[in-house]
Amino acid sequence: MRHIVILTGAGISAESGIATFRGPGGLWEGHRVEDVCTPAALARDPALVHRFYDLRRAALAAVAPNAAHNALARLDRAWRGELLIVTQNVDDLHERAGARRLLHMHGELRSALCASCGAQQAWSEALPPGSVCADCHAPELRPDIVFFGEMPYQMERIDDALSQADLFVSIGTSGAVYPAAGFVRLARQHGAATLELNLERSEGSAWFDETRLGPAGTLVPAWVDEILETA
Ligand code: BJW
Repeated sequence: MRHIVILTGAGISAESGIATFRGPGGLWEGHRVEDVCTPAALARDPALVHRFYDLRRAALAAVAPNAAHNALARLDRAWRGELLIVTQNVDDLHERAGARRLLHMHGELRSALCASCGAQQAWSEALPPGSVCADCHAPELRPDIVFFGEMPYQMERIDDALSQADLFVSIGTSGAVYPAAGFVRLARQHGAATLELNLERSEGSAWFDETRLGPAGTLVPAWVDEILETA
């Protein structure tokens, strides 16, 4: 086995203290998703949407990678074959743990996107509506977040990786949001073995060859040990 694709979701950051979306006490419990996470919501009430992401960006300073992020970073350093970690998360805990072969398909809290020219720039402070783009100078910077109805980032690269994968591993995601929820089927169609690591079975659990249930901070380091021992 040479080529591994790993999909991560909010569950991998839960033990770092970042709320998931759909659980009890979830991120959107106090907000209707359509109030914060669609282009129409951004157009209707930019202050609300910007504030929601400002609070989450500021909260990154108080959290740290956990054993699951650290284990994936260890795998990234040690694995000689192809590896791609596709995260749906907009936090920066994978990179702070040291993962390099990583992409953020749903955007990043620490990035701003110009709605006028499409330029992206690193952003670590609050982002008030009307902030000015460094490239085109339009006052159109918005959180660099993929809202419902928008195309996730780097889909071509993800599809390529899935089509070549020998193993697809999904960690801490509910399988409720597409296209990520469909990756397991794409990987299977191309002959990959599939493994799910989650606290509870995801919506797409039946598509996986194997499911291991438990906290990511325990399951992921154990799986990484196993895969590095058998490589
Ligand atoms: C633990 C744990 C622990 C807890 N250890 N595990 C009808 C059918 C099909 C599709 C559609 C449809 N209608 C509309 C669509 C498309 C739509 C969609 O999927 N909607 C669904 C609601 C049905 N998708 C889109 O619009 C996407 N774009 C798109 O489709 O473009 C067209 C296209 C077509 C073809 C190819 C390509 C593109 C865009 C989706 C954007 C999603 N954005 C968000 C917000 C990001 C910003 C933010 O953070 O605010 O991304 S939504 C939100 O959900 C966020 C997440 O990344 C995403 C997934 O959530 P995740 O990570 O799975 O979290 P939870 O909370 O759901 O689950 C946590 C899991 O962790 C659980 O399973 C727990 O058990 C587990 N867990 N603790 C291990 N300690």
